[in-house]
Amino acid sequence: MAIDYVNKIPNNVDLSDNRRLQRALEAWQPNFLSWWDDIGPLGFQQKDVYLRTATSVDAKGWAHFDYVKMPDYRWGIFLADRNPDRQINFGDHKGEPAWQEVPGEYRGVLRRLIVTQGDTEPASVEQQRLLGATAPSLYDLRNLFQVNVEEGRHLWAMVYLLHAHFGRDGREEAEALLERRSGDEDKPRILGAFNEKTPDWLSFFMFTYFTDRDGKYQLASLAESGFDPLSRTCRFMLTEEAHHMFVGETGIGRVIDRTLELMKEHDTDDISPFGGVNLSLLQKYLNFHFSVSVDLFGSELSTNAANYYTMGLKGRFEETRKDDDHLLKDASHEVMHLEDSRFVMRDDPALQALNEALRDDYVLDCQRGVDRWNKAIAKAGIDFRLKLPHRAFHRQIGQFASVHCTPEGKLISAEEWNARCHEWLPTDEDQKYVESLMKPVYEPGKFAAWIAPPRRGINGRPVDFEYVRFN
Ligand code: BYC
Repeated sequence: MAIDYVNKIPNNVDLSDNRRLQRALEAWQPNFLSWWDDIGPLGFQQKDVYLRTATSVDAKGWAHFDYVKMPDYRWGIFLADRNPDRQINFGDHKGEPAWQEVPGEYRGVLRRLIVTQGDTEPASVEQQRLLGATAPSLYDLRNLFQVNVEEGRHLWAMVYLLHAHFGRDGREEAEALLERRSGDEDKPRILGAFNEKTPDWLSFFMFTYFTDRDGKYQLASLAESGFDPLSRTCRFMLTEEAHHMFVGETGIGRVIDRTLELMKEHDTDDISPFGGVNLSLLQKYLNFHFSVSVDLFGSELSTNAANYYTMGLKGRFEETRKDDDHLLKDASHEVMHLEDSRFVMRDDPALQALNEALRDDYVLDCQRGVDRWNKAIAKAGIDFRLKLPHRAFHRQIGQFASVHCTPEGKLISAEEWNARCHEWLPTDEDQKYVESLMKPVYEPGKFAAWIAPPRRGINGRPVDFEYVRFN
């Protein structure tokens, strides 16, 4: 369905036919804008940014690119087209028509899932608030803001569901989404990774590679939901999410390209005297961001996850492509456990192990990008490979939270961890070094010395295009 841009709130859900809902969302809109103003990207609100905006939800050519001041971005409500024959594809309600309204008995659980998803979106904007001040180029600055406005739109996506389907408590939750703050002691964001800092661009690229990829897997599971409005909204969000992961993968790839260049030029592994990011430092950032992101999948065995599935609310990644009964009552899944201070694989009930199964898919996907980076390193003739750490490394959630383990998966004592964690995770000194590299470059076509230019620009524009206008 075409997007209505005449409306105060752009949408493809016939919002003007439901005056009550329209009024409620129009009342939330100024609160959103004031949140954006208070805690959104600092310092660039009046600049013209070359942004893409959705014009339709088709697979092909859904975006329009033009200069926009961020507060004028047309945040709105875009759902993928409805398939009137869609059914619930898994769990106890398998085969029934997909729900268009919230099933009363699952209301609380569904609301919680939507709120948890919604909470991550503004959180990431808050985490990235200061990055504009140190952008390595106009190209990167524009990508940051594109990610930020789209995370803002993803918040709209969840707020629409809360307002349209959950009455007064939905409206209250929508307000609360603007009240919690990333990293705030009293009112933190819900999930761990979203209370961490994103203080520099290396962290930003790692975040968009690893944490946005959790977004991909969670959204894909919610896109399988029997609650059709949630499925449709997540399907369109996934198309936006793809760009965020592209920013992460190519961002890290460009840091590596530059590092390899400096290593060759100076014939040394330690390029910090020349203003580059050593591969060993990159590995520490990778270890940190991977470990906080794998935590986002929850415990290895989870009754919550089993219930979401049985209720038909949250499926598996690519549920409908899987060749099984989609009930999983008798199925098992191999899960890593700790037994007598050793890691062992054990078959557990598949329903309980759904978080772990999704984490398995995620880890494989993470590995693909690491392989591509390693290919570039190998091609340069450098004897170093980036590695995903062991999944028990540096965990806060699940059974491995209680132990210490090296990136290679060797269990160690708390004393040894304390003595050696500086080898594996960024230290204050490492962070200070990275911070010292973060000098802004705002001249079109110029790039900070620690990162290579991209291979191509955005939307067919050249790399030296003025992606953000400073007039
Ligand atoms: N931090 O049974 P358990 C994205 C809680 S990212 C803090 O193990 P469950 C994005 C859990 O809530 C995608 N708490 O886990 C990316 C539960 O609390 P209660 C976000 C955590 O419930 C970048 C307790 O521990 N979307 O979109 O099976 C930029 C025991 O729970 C954490 C979603 O997450 C944690 N890491 O699964 C922008 C999808 N992990 O109930 C955006 C919706 C667990 O005891 N959420 N807990 O109070 C879910 O599906 C599930 O809530 C989770 C957890 C997968 C997160």
